[in-house]
Amino acid sequence: MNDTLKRRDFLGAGAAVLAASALPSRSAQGRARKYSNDFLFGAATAGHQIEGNNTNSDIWFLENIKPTRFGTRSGDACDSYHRYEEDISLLKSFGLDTYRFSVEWSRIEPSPGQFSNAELDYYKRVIEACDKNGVRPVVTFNHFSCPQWFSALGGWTKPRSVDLFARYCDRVARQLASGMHMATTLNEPQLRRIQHWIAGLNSAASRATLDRQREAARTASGSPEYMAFHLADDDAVQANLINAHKQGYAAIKAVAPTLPVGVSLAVVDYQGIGDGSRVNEIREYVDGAWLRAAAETCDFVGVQNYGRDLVGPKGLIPAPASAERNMLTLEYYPAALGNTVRYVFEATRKPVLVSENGIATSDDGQRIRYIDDALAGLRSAMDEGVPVLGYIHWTLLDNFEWSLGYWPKFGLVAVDLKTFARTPKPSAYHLGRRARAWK
Ligand code: IFM
Repeated sequence: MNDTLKRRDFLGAGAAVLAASALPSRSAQGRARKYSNDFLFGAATAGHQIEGNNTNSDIWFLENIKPTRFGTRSGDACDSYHRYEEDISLLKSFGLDTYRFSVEWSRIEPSPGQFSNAELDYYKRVIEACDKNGVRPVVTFNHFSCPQWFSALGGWTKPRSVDLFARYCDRVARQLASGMHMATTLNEPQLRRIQHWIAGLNSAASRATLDRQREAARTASGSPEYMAFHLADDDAVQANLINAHKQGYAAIKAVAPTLPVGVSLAVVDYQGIGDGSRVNEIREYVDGAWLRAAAETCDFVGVQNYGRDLVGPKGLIPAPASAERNMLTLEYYPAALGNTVRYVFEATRKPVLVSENGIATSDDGQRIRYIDDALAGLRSAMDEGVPVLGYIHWTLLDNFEWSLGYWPKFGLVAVDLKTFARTPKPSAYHLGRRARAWK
């Protein structure tokens, strides 16, 4: 694929969706359907979760200290560091045309200011493998894991994290942006707020566990300032993450002005129940500042949705006891996807890319239903006029689900963790069929 063409494709789609950017009234639902041929259909991964041996990263370090919140260590993961060509051609063989993956900061900048040309070349080869297969690369500049040196300096709690991230974005963009189709700066930066809200991190028990982990990280690293994203208090990192996104966006756009750049937000479908529901308060707490930042800076907003939360006057209300569940015992609620793309578009007036959506399940039939139900909701939102640029399923491979280890199965493809053999599930082919029928 030639660069100018790829960009023109996107800009064409972007112009069309932006032209439609005032949401038509519901009475317009019956008009003729029109979907762009540029609609992206793909699957996502993240470096630390699939590459293996990401030894310079803070997550690797946290997996290996005691006490640790990680039940299992990532180790070789899916060995995708060596098997990316197989992974990309598998994705293509299903009928998908987009691969979202992340570049690993800790490989690219193993010590402060020292950038590895060899690792940048490695990611160039990943992009070339996409190109060879006619697959569009959507690249995440940071998907949670950071260099160990960065977290030893205090990570996102320190204002200097903003310049460090912008410098990294500049270097990556200079080497790689010309091959990217789209890019996002940060992945789910409001996650700590969601966790605060759901798990009540301020409860004495969880506060004590967090304190023990922080202490262990500080002792093992020898840095009294040590702070990784997953250990931080949301309030301590929120402002720096927002500035890092803004400066990262500016750094990438300075190098590649026509590359569409956004941020991938974790968007829960918060539904108010009863009089006096706290739903607006929680939406503002979790999403408010990020939606405003996205409206200010992004070319598109990445929406990552996995379900809904019911919110009453006293806070979270459990899902109905009769609700269908996934293997994480969370409610099966694919309709949340359509609701969240509407919500994000209404707040930002920016085109939306579904940069993640999926389900942890050992029952692939449930995954197939989930895909169909989620796409039905997405299509309704598009029929109402929400400009959606694409659907990227989480995830291509069964992989390292952070502190939960390898048991949650989000993948379209099963992976044998000893031989690394890949076995596609029926859902992979199903998603490919849906992609072909969509266009
Ligand atoms: O595995 C994660 C991913 O890293 C970020 N979004 C949610 C996924 C499933 O929990």
